[in-house]
Amino acid sequence: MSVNVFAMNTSDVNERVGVEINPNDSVEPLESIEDVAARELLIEKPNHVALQEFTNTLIRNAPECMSHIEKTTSAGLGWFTYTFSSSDCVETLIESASASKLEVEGKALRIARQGVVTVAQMTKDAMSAQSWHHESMVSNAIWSELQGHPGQRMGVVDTGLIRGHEDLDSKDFAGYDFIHDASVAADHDGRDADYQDLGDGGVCNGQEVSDTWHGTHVSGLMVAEPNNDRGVAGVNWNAGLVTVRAVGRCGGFDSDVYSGALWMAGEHIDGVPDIAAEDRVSVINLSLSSQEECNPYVQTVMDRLAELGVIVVVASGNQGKASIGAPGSCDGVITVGAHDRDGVMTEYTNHDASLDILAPGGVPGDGMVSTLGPAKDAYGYRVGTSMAAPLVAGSISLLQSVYPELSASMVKSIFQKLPRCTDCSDNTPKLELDALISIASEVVPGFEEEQSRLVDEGFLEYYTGGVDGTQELASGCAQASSNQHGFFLAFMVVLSALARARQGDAVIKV
Ligand SMILES: [Ca+2]
Ligand SMILES: [Ca+2]
Repeated sequence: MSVNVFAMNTSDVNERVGVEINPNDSVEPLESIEDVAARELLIEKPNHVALQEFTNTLIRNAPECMSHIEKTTSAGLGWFTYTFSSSDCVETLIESASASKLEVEGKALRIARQGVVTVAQMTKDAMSAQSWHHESMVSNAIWSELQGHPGQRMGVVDTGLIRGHEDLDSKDFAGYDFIHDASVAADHDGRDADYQDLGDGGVCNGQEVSDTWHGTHVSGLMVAEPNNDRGVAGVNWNAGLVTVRAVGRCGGFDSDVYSGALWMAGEHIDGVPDIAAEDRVSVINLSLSSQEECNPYVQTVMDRLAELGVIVVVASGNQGKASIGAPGSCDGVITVGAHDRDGVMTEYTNHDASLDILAPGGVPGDGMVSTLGPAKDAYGYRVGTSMAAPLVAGSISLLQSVYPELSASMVKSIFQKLPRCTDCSDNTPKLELDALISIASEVVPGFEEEQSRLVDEGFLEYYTGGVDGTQELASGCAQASSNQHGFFLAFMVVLSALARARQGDAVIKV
C-alpha cells in the first residue's frame, strides 16, 4: 500500500467547508483508491433474503473472511458493496464464483469487481478567450425559440459542485454525497447530504495531481445561468441541476457512481433519503471513463435507468485508443467523443463502434470555458471528451423539453442523420443543434398527432411573456420567406409552443 501524506490538501479542504481540523488528520496515511477498490466486491442479493442472512450464506464460501467485513453499502437494485479489510477475501470469493460455488438457494450469484473511474478531462488550459462551442453547435439559432423548461432536471455524477457559484447557484436544486470511503471523500465520513466539491487532487499513482473542479465545469456547460452578465451560458437555459458527488481523491468507485445515478432517477438506495419526485432527472451526464469492460452490475444499472426513461450520456475517454471502456461501452448509453474548433475528431478521443457522436471538446490551447472552483466566481478552460458529453446532454434535454418520452435509441437514430465531419477520416456524426431539432421532427413518431391532441384537449391559445403566440408564429413564418433559416425558425416556434403547452402553462392558438 502506498503511503501518502496530504497535509496541505487536508487543511485546505477543511478551511473551505469550515470543518474543524483534527491535527492528527494531516499525518494519517491515506490508502489509494485502487487499493480500496481491491478490497471491495459488488454482489447481487436476492430481494427476499435479508442482508445478514445473505452475508452468512456468502461467507460460508470463505469463512476466514467473516471477521474481515468492514462494511456493506447499498449499490442499488439489490447489489451491495462488500468492503473487506483484505483483498484476499475478494479473490477467494471471485474464485468461488468462477467455480460456481457461490450460490444462494441453488442459484448462482452475480458479482462484479469494484471498478474505478476517473474524470475524462485533459490538461488545464487558459490560452483561449472564446466560448466557441456555442458557435460550432449553432446554439444561437436554437435559443431564439427553445431554451428548456424550469421543470426539467439534469443530473451530473462527478466530483460534486462548488455550492453557491454565481453562475450555477440558481440551478442547484438537489444533490447527495455518495462517496462511501472517507479517505477518497476527504470529508471524514461516508455518504451524506453535503455534495460540495472538496477537490479530487492528491498524490495519485505517485504523481501530484491538482484539483480539477470537474463537476462544476461540466455543470456549467449544461446549465450555467444565461444573460446575467456573468460567466457563461449552459446549453439548457432553464433546467435545474441535480448533483451526485461520487468522484473524490484520485477517482471514484463504480458502486458510488452508479448508485448515485439510480438515486437521481428516483430509485431507492438503502441508507439515502429518496430524491423528491419533482427533482428526478431525465438525463444524466457521466464525464467519467475507465479501462474496464461494462460488467454485469454497471449494465444492470444502465438497463434500469433506460426503463425509468432516463438517458445516460457518457464521455468516451481521452487515451486516444481505438477502444472505449465502461461506462461508454455499455449498451444503451449515448457515447460522446470530442472534436476541435474545425469539427475534426481530436486525437485523444477514444473511439470504436460504440461512439455515437462528436461535440466540441477542444484541444490544449483552445479549450472549453465554463464555471470552476474553488472560488464562487471562478471560470476557466478545460479540454476533453468530458467537456463534449455535457453539451450533448444539454442538447438532449432541449429535445426532452418537447418530447419527454424520448429514448436513447431515438436519440441514436436522430444522431445518425446529423452532418459528418468533412475532410477527415472519421465518419462520426457531429453535434449541430439546428440540424438536430429538424431531424428530430422527422424521426420522433407522433409529432403531428401530439400537436392535434393538444389542440383537441383545448390548448387553443398560446402566449408567453406578454408576446402573443400568433404574432410569434406569424413572425416565424415571415422569416421563413425572408431568410434561409426561416423555415427552421417557424418550426421552432411551433415546437416551443408545444413544449409550453405540454407543461400546462400555456395554450396554443392555431
Ligand atoms: Ca461524506
Ligand atoms: Ca452566465
